[in-house]
Amino acid sequence: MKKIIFITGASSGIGLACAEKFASAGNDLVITGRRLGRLQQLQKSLESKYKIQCHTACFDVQDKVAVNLAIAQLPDYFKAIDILINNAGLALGRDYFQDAEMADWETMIDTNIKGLAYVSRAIIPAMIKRRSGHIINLGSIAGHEVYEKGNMYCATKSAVDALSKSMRIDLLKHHIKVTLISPGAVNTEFSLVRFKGDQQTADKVYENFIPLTATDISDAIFYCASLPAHVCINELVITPTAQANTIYFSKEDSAK
Ligand code: NDP
Ligand code: 8X3
Repeated sequence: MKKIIFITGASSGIGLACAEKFASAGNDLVITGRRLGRLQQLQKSLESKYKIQCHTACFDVQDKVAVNLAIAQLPDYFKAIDILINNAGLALGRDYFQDAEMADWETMIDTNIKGLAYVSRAIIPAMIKRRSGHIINLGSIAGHEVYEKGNMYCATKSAVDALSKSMRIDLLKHHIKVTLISPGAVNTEFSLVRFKGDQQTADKVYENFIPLTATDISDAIFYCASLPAHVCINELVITPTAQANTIYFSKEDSAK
């Protein structure tokens, strides 16, 4: 059955792949992010390729007022959100705790934790009224295992883990599912953002092994969202086969 899917961070990477996957199955979408041009282009392409209805809402998840306004101003049809994919997020910098930029920490906290909470808080009341819904949060293996110079990013994803568990308990009586997706290395714009536009350093992250693609993750998310009403996957931890956890990789020797 056709559903309405609300995706944060649909302008790139995993969010973009989710938009494509859910639209290809005939679902209607609300796609969001800060880069309006990319969202408008995506909307046009999905509507013409899959004959679905797509609404674009351009806002920064860090801005509580903008989040509430965008959700309050959704056309009536799009207010009946079945699935919320809380995907917008980022890492900024990879520095020792003692050297890290405060502004980077603040942006990660405001986006990954507060942004996810603002969007969820604005959407959940309508799900409660309809006694159904599914919230899918993008965590990370970094939320389970810290690594050197991962400090605040790991802390924000650990918070997403805690919030997901907490939402699952609080929403239990309202028949709302909560799923946490915890990927390892996925080759998206993630590292380019983390290293502030330094393409060479970003590319090194994915060298000498086969990383996950955004489509690998959107396929898994689609699977979680396609199960019967009585089945809830609480968490999926997904890594490339060449990655055991945040630290151990099996990399080909590039010198060979
Ligand atoms: P990308 O950088 O490719 O995509 C991130 C998306 O988040 C973009 O669409 C961006 O849109 C949006 N976004 C970022 N900040 C904001 C903001 N303040 N307001 C609204 N939208 C925002 O990275 P990924 O697709 O890889 O990341 C998606 C999620 O997956 C993140 O939560 C990330 O932490 C998580 N993740 C990624 C992994 C990886 O290795 N790639 C591994 C584990 C988890 P715009 O710039 O247009 O606002
Ligand atoms: C992104 C994966 O290991 O770079 O969440 O933190 S990692």
